Amino acid sequence: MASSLLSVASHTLSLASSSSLETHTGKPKLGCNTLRFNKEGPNPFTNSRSCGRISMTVAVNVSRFEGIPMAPPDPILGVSEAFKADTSELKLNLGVGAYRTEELQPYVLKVVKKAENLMLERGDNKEYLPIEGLAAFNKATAELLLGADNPAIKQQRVATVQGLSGTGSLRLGAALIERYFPGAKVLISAPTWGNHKNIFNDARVPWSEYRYYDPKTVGLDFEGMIEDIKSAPEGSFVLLHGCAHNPTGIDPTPEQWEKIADVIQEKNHIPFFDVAYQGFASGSLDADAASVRLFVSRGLEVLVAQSYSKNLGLYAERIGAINVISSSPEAATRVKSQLKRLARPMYSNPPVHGARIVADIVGNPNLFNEWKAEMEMMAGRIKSVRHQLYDSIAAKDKSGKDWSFIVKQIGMFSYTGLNKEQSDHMTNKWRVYMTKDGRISLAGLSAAKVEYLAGAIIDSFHNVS
Ligand code: KET
Repeated sequence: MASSLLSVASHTLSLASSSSLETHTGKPKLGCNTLRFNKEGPNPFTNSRSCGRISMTVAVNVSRFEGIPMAPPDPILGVSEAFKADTSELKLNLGVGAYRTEELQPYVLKVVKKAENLMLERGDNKEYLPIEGLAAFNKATAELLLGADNPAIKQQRVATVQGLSGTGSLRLGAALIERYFPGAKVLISAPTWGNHKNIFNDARVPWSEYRYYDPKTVGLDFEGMIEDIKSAPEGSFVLLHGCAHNPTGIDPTPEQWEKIADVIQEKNHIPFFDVAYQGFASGSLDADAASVRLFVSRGLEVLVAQSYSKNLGLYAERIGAINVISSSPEAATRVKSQLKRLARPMYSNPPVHGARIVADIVGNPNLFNEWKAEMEMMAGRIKSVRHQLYDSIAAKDKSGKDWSFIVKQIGMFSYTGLNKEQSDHMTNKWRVYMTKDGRISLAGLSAAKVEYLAGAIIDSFHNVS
């Protein structure tokens, strides 16, 4: 070993060590000059001691990754990490949008367990899926989204590719935009789900915001939204939340959706729907897909990213899809071929487990009905704690503040209006973990914790500015 650490003249050998700050090799007592060089010239990552014709290399623990700065924690998933690290018994995780039972435990749907048992009984293999994913899943997911008898499906105008849940499907859509609509801008609601901007940034797709939330009315800034969509360059993409807007919980009314579709059509924009909560907002799969179906029924070309994280509780299975509804079957075929081409070098082909679960449940009328009942149960529990929270805050807070927005919002979240300092106070004093934009996940709240949370919100709102 020792002899291999000696090298002749400019041939430098290095021995890296990650366990000590500096590793001395060879015979350090020779009092040689310290030089830094190798065949290509000076190397800042090694210290070479030169003694005449002999050079010994001293590797120091200066990382090649020295220039990489520390990334900030993720604004949503980082909250779960902080929650885990807290040892307080009071702690409550209202950060990530993940359904919990009344006992605040994660929930695996009974219907999912049944589908998994069926899979085991069949002895399904683990061969690679095709790049576009499981055919039975792709069929089921497009039908669930658009309705099985949708003319777009019948006319084969829908290109569906299984994606890595909602995020991966959005990312694939973004890659398609970057490649085939160079310079086209995506309009994103202000505010929006924290990861949307990251997704388009990483795909190098330019974006700007359209007005959406009006803090004065704690409602939709519909005029602002329409104005901003109107004034965007023709042919922009407009990112829309299919239902249960995250984080605000405020959706356009059916009449407002019609007007949004009018403007998008007028301006030749392309709508890009993010459907992460189908069935979770109202409890009905059809009602929650109404916005997407409206746009498709108008003959618009539409992109839709779907996720089964929430409605089937398949968070970690990473199952979703990107659908591109085109005006011709030929265009759909070409789009699908390009989506596959984009997916292949990124992750090759998607995982099979979640795809089989979805396909088996949607394809079996009994399981499908069981799923709908469980989804209604989950959506119902969230609605129930939402009302309990409002009742408790309204009863406790004597200031006259109107808290009714809590029950007007829908979906998994409540956008409380608490600012960053107030949200920090919720965590630091009350051990209520939530995102810094004032969003709380009601899916992580139990009836037993409602009073506690109401007290924390009132204290943070009135005593922190
Ligand atoms: N879109 C929206 C609007 C959304 O809220 C999420 C997840 C996703 C897409 C993606 O989910 P996926 O698991 O990739 O299918 N939102 C929750 C979790 C997260 O941030 O990743 C959340 O907002 O808490």
